[in-house]
Amino acid sequence: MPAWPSADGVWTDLRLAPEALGPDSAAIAQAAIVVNAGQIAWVGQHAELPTEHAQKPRHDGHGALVTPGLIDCHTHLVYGGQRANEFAMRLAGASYEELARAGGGIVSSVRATRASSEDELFALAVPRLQALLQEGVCAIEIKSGYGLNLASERAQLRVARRLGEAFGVTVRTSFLGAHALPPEYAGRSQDYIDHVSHDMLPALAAEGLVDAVDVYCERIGFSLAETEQVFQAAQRLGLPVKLHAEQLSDMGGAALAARYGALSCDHIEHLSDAGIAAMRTAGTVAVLLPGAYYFLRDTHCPPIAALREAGVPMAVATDHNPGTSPTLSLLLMLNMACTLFRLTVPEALAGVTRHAARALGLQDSHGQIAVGQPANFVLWPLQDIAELAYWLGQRPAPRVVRQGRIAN
Ligand code: DI6
Ligand code: FE
Repeated sequence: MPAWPSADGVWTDLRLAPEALGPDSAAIAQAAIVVNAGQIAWVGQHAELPTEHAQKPRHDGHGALVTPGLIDCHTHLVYGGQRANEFAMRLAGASYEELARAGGGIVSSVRATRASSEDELFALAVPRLQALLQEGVCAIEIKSGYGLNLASERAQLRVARRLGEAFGVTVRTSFLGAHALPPEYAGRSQDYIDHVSHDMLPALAAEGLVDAVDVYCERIGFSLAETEQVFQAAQRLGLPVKLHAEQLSDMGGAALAARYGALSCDHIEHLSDAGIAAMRTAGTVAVLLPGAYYFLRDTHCPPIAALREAGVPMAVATDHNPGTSPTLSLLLMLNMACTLFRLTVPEALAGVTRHAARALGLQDSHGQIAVGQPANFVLWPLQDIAELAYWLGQRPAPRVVRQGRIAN
């Protein structure tokens, strides 16, 4: 755990954002937060601060706007190399699917990741993580999926764990061994899925490296039947599942994932009404990834109005990855979720706090400012929560209390 100063004491002169204390909670103009032993001990109107806390050390919030710590619930943060060449080729007319079928795409990042040592992968991931942390991120999901063999998938997941320890940030790992077919399995997709399900996943889970299991279910990824096989392996190990679903086409992945009680279905540009109904019944979160939508110049918007109507919780994440979403700004994703997907600002904010927590199974400890939970909150030098989405591409440099420490 890094040696940042403790945040214990009474934080005063805060303006609490609406919903910071949970669904439908109101904004509080003159708020205080008490942190004790790294946890929230009290939160409310300063005028009502219990006398037992009155003598504790003070931290002046200088009128900052306060939100819960942000959560980036879908990232591929650990990988080698970069793919700017493919970006240029796409600008010249090639499609993402064409590049993938021609041996580029995910597999090109697999080559670069396999060629990198664990320490090199860690060093590459550190500045990426720091960029997110500077924007108030307090919890992050990190997927494997650029190794596609046991040793290299393990290296990615170990780096994800190391990042969490080195930066005092909550990290949830997702094993994404079924991300693409590695070249050595060309034409043997079933053999690879057998290897993922029977060998790789059990081994990595036994090492404590896997918090959830994800699959890239897509025409250029894995079929519905292959996805289900991986989900069954996850179920045998008691691990929750999530899915890259209906990004480029409607494969019916969301309904399958919902049957396995998935934490989330992510992308979902082509999600059907049946998929929405299944997610609603299962309580599965819809994770919106406007960075990938923008970067691929997609025009098929996720069915936001229908999701809203059905009451499916919507989260927003960066999907940081070298192929389709190289962004490291969750606030930019807030902007895009509002401008491209027509979320309201409060919806977008819930999407990077409460609903993002649920997408990671962290709803009891993250995503709101609640007594007894770890102290994760952000002090923004802003007047209005709409500014979180408004300052297009700017970074408002907040103060951050992360896991009970004053992290920046
Ligand atoms: N997430 C993914 O896993 C894929 N697309 C996405 O949005 C592939 C990312 C890549 O091209 O490396
Ligand atoms: Fe992704």
